[in-house]
Amino acid sequence: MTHFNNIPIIKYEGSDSTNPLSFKYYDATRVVAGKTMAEHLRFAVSCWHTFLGTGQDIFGSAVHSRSWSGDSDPMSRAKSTMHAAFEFCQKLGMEYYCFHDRDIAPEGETFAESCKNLEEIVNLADDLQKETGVKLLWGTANLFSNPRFTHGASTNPDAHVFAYAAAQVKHAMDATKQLGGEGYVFWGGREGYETLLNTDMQQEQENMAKFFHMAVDYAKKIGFTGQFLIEPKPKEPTKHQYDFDAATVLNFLRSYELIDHFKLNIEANHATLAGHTFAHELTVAASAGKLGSIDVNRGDLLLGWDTDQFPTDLYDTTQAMLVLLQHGGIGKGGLNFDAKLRRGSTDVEDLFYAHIGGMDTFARGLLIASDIIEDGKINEVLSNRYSSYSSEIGQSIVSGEADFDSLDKWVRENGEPKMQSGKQEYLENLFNSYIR
Ligand code: XLS
Ligand code: NI
Ligand code: NI
Repeated sequence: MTHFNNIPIIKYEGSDSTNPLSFKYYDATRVVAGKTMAEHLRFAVSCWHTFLGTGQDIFGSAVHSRSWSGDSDPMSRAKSTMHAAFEFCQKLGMEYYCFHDRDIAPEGETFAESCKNLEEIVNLADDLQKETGVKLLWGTANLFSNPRFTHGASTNPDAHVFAYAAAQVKHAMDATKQLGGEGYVFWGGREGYETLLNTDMQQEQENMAKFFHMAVDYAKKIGFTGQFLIEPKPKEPTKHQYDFDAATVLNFLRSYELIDHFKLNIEANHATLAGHTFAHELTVAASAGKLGSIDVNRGDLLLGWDTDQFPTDLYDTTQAMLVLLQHGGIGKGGLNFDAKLRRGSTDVEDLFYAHIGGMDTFARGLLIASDIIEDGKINEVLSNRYSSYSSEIGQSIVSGEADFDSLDKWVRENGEPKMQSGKQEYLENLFNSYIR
């Protein structure tokens, strides 16, 4: 059975096209700044939102019904969903997909049965990957939906739950390895706390570090060479998540000697939840050489939670692509649409409009960011701004030769610094002039 019979293969038709089921900017093979668009963007679909999303919210039950989710037998449903996922990727020319273990295979009566279910579906995914050429960007484990994880997974006060989480991750890593995943993601799920009255923060964080070390050791043992990624998020579901933002996670990784084994998966909506911009979080990660992958979506200015909307803000995607181009790209990571339809968007076509819009908005952002870099005017202001560090005194600071005494002497001889404009408005106008 095919699931998207009414949807054509989505093609690039250019910005003049009025066909809503076409790309206006994403032209996979077009070369921009030395690489094809597909190589720059490495788009992925997220199984949890796109194929399992039902529009359910805290006030109401499922409203989206899909042809692949009708079967009452959970394993048959999982198989149709996997077929639908690969068909969807092929229609969109989407190269990658991402999943949680429990998105793709149902939990069984026992842990052993859950593992068996997962193995069976992973074998199917393996076949479908070979048949279609669609690849796995990353895998992960769902350590938050089942009630057993109510008080956390690796940070759970109960060692039994820690053990359960470890066993589950072991199998999710096996699955990711079998499918040739480029990476393996740890998103904090319920790793955080609700009240300090019942929380030993130090022990919880130490346990989390132990958990990651076990993952690193297990990867070595099985020869999994994909990139480990941590996805920061400040809150939701817990009031305080330990992986608050990029800077917090980098500090955690350094403190527990994990820094060499992990990079970050930055999510746009998590950045704004943390009180940062998307570009800020990308820059923090990239400046540390730790930008591993990206979950692309957006929040809503007026709502304070992880709304996971599809990215349509060109200003934002341009800034993101600017960070990427200036830091040498996304490497083996990709741009995963961790985004879901609004509850009221009930048609299957809406899934296509949503992904087309997201892919086009990033492709257009890439084109603009590449123009900005090629034109060089913004970078010229930027490098002029720091040019004094190439002067004699600047060099002595950068090289570490200068000390307080030598700088005291220099200031006595050279007097007051001259005020320099930061030219913010000029730069903002310039930035806007490239958005066409
Ligand atoms: C939730 C996270 C989640 C991760 C994968 O907010 O974004 O979807 O990306 O576990
Ligand atoms: Ni995410
Ligand atoms: Ni999220």
